[in-house]
Amino acid sequence: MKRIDFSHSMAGFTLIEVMIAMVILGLVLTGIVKMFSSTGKYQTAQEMMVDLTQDMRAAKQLMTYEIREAGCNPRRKKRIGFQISTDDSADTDANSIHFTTDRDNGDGDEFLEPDGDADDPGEDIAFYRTFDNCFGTVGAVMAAGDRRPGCLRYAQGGSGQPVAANIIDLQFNYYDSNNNPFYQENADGSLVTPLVALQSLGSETNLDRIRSVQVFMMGQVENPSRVTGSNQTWTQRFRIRVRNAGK
Ligand SMILES: [Ca+2]
Ligand SMILES: [Ca+2]
Ligand SMILES: [Ca+2]
Repeated sequence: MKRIDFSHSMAGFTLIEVMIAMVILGLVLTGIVKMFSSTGKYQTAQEMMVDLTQDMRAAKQLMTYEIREAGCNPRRKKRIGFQISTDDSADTDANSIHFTTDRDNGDGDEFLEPDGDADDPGEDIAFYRTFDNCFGTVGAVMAAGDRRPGCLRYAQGGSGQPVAANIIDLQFNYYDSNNNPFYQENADGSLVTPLVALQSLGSETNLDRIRSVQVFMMGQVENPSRVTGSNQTWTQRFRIRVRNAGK
């Protein structure tokens, strides 16, 4: 029988071998920790739902506050209000809302002093939804009725900041002084059809007819596969009267 010489292989590990082993062990441990922290983020479906509804309630408060003040223009120097754009994230239609308002003169003091223009901080507001999870690269603007999860964003003149993730629909409808809607919509909000032609919706005449804005927002829990039953989504539909419209 041939004798095998173990004297070299059993002599111990070289420093390089030990270091390589430690690196590999480190990578494996990091992977395990990541796996546990991501699955352990939520313990129950109820917690996921609470997270979603809190985000959506906060979004509703923000939108209500901002849209109510749309078009505030006490100095009447020029037109301030709902905006049109060739940018689908920065116009006033079914999937986005964009408006200006004159609140202050931008001098940074504690007094609100409308100065007749809408180029001061917080005076150029837009809401829209993008196809991403509110982290990393910003995705494309999403259409109304697109039921894939997206990120609700809030822009103040610049790029939109994330407000709520896992929003699976965001739609705006507009009502004139006779309470006539600008869009015909299904009861579940799944489809909107323009009643006022979109071209003319883009004219100032039609934008200035807006007296109230209805927001339809639907969210789903972050990981629906972990939830069973009918509580996977949460819907909010609310109407905001534009305080300064028609004055
Ligand atoms: Ca749009
Ligand atoms: Ca101003
Ligand atoms: Ca001021």
